[in-house]
Amino acid sequence: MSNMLANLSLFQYKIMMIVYVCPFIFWQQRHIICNDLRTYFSKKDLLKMEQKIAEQFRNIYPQSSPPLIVRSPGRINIIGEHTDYNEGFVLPAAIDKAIYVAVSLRDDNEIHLYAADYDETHVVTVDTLAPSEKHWPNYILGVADQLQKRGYTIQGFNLAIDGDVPLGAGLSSSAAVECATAFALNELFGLQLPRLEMVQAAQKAEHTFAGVMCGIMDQFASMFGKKNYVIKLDCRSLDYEYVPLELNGYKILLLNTNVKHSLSSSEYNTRRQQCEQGVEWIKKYKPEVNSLRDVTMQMLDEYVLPDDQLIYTRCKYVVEEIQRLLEGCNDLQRGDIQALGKKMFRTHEGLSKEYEVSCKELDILVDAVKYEPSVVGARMMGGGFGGCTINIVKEEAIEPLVKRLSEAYTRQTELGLSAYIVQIENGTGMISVKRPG
Ligand code: GAF
Repeated sequence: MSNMLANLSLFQYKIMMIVYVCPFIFWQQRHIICNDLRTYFSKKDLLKMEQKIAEQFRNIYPQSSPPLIVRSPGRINIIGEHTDYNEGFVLPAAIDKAIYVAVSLRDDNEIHLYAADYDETHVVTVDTLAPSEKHWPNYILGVADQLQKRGYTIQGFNLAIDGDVPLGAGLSSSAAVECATAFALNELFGLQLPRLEMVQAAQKAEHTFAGVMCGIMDQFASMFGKKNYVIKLDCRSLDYEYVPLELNGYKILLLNTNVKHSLSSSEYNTRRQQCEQGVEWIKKYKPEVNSLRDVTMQMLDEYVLPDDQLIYTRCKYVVEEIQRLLEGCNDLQRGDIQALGKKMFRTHEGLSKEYEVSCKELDILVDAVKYEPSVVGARMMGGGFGGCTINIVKEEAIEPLVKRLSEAYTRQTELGLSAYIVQIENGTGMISVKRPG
């Protein structure tokens, strides 16, 4: 081998470097580069989280019997934003970032909670469930309260919670906590609830204990997620269909503004009321109309625009978004990622200019990729006012793109940018089958 190398001319040597060595170095680097961005959802990760939560549980509740452990994921949504509470369609999927809950029975009527993120505990009794000023216990207690209101008997339990869904990033960490709790209590008390009922209890908990009149998308996606599929959910009938997410060389890249959105900031509820107001006005002339799902642009022009420009603009966004989702879903099924991506940009435009739930930082990130040839689509995702943008990006372009965007974003906003390449994973499920007692 060394003889062979010695006999090479400089030209041949260069050619050999280009053809054999450079691709090899790039290939090696590629793993190092992507390691930073990518969260691999492997058995090893699961085991790590299972061990971590089990250990936290043991430390906090040393006397307790071994816990049940439940995983419930965060979600993305490809298109169809603010359509769920208008009885439209959504296209979400569960991701490889999740909340983990460990629970075991107590022999009294006390509920003991521990949140690793805050390193805080909270104690109440089963007959005094009420929203807490601490905020984080509400997503758990709200679910316990819903189960009681639905006639199920629960007794005291110990619960510890941890996870890797970034908080306030628009990835539905709260829905993941609610679904994990519903699933864990269902197992612990042998309630035999169907998944849909757990979803509905979790959604209602958000209304009653967190004060956010959310739609059903987040809880549904967390509970019903399926690896490598998005869920086309009809939020009126609750019929759903799994659509394979085949991106052919593209990846889902989330860019976190690190601006914490506050869903409970009254804006979300105000948007919902504005949509309902539009429907109420139309209903006077068209009694068959029950939600914006039933509304056409012609109805808006005739019955809403003359009365109120703002309500008109809000409703217009939703009516168009419901239609856009249906067309975007066809694009996905045809494998036309470019067409889907264009619709995502239009969704962002609507969310920013008409529905007005974006913010400066989200707009900066979407504008920054609008003319990037490697990005087919981008938009803000979730309730808004902060959190993440969702981007469909050519896999090999991700690393330099993130580097460039991070520098520009920090220059413009003085905030750090976080980037996650997400994989689509299964929904809520038990990861430990050890029964207490
Ligand atoms: C939040 C809500 F929780 C969802 O129900 C949905 O309305 C979303 O905002 C906007 O599409 O995540």
